[in-house]
Amino acid sequence: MLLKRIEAQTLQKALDRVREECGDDALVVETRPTNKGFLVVAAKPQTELDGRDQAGRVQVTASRWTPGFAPLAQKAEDFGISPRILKAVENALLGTKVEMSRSGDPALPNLSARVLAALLPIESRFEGRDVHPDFRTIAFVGPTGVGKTTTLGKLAARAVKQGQDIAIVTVDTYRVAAVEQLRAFADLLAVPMEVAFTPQDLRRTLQKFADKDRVYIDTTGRSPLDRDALAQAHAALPGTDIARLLCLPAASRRKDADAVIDAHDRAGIHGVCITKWDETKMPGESLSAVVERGLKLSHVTIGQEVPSDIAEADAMELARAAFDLGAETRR
Ligand SMILES: Nc1nc2c(ncn2[C@@H]2O[C@H](COP(=O)(O)OP(=O)(O)OP(=O)(O)O)[C@@H](O)[C@H]2O)c(=O)[nH]1
Ligand SMILES: [Mg+2]
Repeated sequence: MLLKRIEAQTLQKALDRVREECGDDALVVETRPTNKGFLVVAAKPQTELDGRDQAGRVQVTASRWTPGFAPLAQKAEDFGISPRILKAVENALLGTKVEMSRSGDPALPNLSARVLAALLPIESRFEGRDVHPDFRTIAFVGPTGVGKTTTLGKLAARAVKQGQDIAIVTVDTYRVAAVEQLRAFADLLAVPMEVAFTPQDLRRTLQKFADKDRVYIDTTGRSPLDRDALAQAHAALPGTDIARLLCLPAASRRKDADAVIDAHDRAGIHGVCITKWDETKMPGESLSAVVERGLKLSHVTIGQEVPSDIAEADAMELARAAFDLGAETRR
């Protein structure tokens, strides 16, 4: 579908018309005051993202990019962004006034980033002073060695710095030294830490920490292809009141990212933290997997330093990185 520009006297009127003309799932890409009132630019990405064949494979026609978009598309493909997502961005851009038949329109890079950013859903409730009850107890799940424990340490330290009363629990009694690694974080932060050997233990421990602002649970890393180990991992985290933060390495190839998501989808994924962003030049495949699977991004980790090497996922920053546009000069 094309990007739609709608102008009305008030923002509310413009948004009502967006809903009428583009439907409820329209994404607002831009709103700004004009001398006639308000301008809203909206896109409806889902239709573009729906093209799958019977086997569930993504169908992207092999058409070339329009000349104007081609240089940007090339950069984003080098970054790892999927053709399916880029096609959605290109289709949206074709509805705007930017010049797509030849390259060089100065408005195109920024607008492309805005459209892509609108396709990147963010989950911000894993952090912050206002604790949403569904995100009070957070479990860090994912494959082995992806940074689950380190990311837990980073978020726990940030919460303590904000003045929150937190506790740490681990169900990772499988890996040698896992408990010591976490105890070191807990001691450093001077927060309580408990080891839960069984689901019953975990339930008791969570009850004990019921008055805490947040409780962070570390889990055992498991291969996404090891069904038995995964079943054990899922069984170790019973109950629905735990928000699962999937740690997905930025360098994952698309198929591997899909396999990790498949492995954890059954138990529920409430957000994704893309880890080790600093270790790859091609983080777009994992990013595309998250977006195309309808998951939300929470954080990006960017190094080994605790707590500094983590950032909240910022859709615009990620989109600008994908098109190699450098840091944004905000208006
Ligand atoms: N470069 C880089 N290294 C990281 C990042 N996050 C974690 N690491 C490193 O990755 C290694 C593994 O981190 P852990 O936090 O122990 O990973 P884990 O997922 O808990 O591992 P298991 O519990 O063994 O499954 C450590 O050396 C971390 O310092 C990151 O964002 N960037
Ligand atoms: Mg660990």
